[in-house]
Amino acid sequence: MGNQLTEIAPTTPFLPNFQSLHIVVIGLDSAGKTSLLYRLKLQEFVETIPTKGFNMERIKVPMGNSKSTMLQVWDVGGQDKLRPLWKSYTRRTDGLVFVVDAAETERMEEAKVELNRITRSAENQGVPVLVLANKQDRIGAMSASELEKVLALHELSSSTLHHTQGCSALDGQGLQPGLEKLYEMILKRKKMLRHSKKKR
Ligand SMILES: Nc1nc2c(ncn2[C@@H]2O[C@H](COP(=O)(O)OP(=O)(O)OP(=O)(O)O)[C@@H](O)[C@H]2O)c(=O)[nH]1
Ligand SMILES: [Mg+2]
Repeated sequence: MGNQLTEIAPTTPFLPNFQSLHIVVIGLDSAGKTSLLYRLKLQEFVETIPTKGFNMERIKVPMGNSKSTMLQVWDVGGQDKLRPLWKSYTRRTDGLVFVVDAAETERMEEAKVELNRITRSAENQGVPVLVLANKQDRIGAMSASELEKVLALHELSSSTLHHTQGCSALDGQGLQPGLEKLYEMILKRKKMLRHSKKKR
């Protein structure tokens, strides 16, 4: 599944759509980003192929007590030659989702480097980050708290709200609570930004 839009470099990586939240899903190749995108969209586990460009879906998600929220979700290929492109998708995004294959313990250092690179870029300062410890169905998968330690999430700037959630695109567990947390963090940040504008 996916790749229907690959190879088409977006001239404007995100459209102004004030009705929906703009979410970018990144992470190393094979972490499960596209599988999670279509699990969310179709409520099923679909066959994927490596993403050479990006996929985008508009998805209505029920959030806590509020009505359904429309998310515009961008899933960007994670192969190393594609990673320099991440920045053009994350510019001015409302929230970042960083997906990790929690069972692939030997790639944690690589994931940590990429997570740091993208969250520390000037344009992403303060953008809330949901880290998804995907593939919890696999034996030996790290838990959310183990992953949090190994990725040294405490080193993120104090202005960056973040949360780590275990999940599985295979059975869908963990995805909804993770998104609710991301939504909460986005609202919190919007509120903080409004406050600081008023003070000026
Ligand atoms: N067991 C298990 N396998 C998964 C899960 N999520 C994804 N996979 C598998 O992991 C492989 C990679 O999944 P993708 O969704 O294509 O990974 P990706 O992060 O989009 O990879 P790129 O597009 O190359 O960046 C596929 O074989 C998926 O079927 C999961 O939760 N559990
Ligand atoms: Mg993909």
